[in-house]
Amino acid sequence: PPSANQDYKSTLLPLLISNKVLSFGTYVLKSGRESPYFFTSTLMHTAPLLRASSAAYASVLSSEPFVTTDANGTTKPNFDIVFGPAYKGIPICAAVLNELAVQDSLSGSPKGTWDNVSYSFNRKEAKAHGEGGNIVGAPLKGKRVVIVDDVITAGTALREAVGIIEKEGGIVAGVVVMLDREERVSDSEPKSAIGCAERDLGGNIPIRSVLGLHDLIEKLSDSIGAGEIQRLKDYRSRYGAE
Ligand code: OMP
Repeated sequence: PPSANQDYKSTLLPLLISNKVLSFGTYVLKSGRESPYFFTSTLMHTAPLLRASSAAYASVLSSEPFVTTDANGTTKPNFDIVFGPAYKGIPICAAVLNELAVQDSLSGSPKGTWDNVSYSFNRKEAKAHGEGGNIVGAPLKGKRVVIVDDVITAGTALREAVGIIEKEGGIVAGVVVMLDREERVSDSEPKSAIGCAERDLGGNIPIRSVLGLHDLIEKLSDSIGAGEIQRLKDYRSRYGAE
């Protein structure tokens, strides 16, 4: 419901700013663009932020279309695995899975909605001894896999994660990111990375973000001031997706 949606955004945004996860200034992105803001997810390490961010991801993952509720009111996830791409996705996938289970157990009558859902992540370095392999957590083969990640700009990191999952025989079933920068991919591609990924993954895989650049512009005028908001708007005019 929209109210729950608004609620986690209003909890999360002030924490992101006070912990400097969201910062304002002049930053050069992976793409070479000069941005008036930057999202540093490696700073999401305080207890309140881990709590608020995992609650936000969990809220998206426990809503349609990531779940389906049948006529009897039983909710079933449309995915088997929450996958966090190394390194930044690793704490996210574990915290989100814990959060889903905690919410179910606090609901008064636990329904076991998430009993068959696991987390999984990749190693950056292949392991040659022991069990071998590149995946830690649930094996991906034949499973419906949702990717959780921090920021999406041009979609390079997402394409890499999709490649890893497909190589392991998993089926990409959705994506949830914390921040969609809502930028056009390039001069010749006016769609955002999310728009392109929706198209490339076949059109009916849900890709959602907790926050988008538009939320920063709409909700932060009291906390960061009119000058910074104007710089965000100017950036959006120059690089915003169609
Ligand atoms: P894409 O791979 O282009 O989608 O960009 C996502 C990656 O860019 C992130 O995983 C970061 O490495 C980096 N990044 C941020 O962390 N925060 C930002 O605000 C912007 C970027 C970026 O360089 O675009």
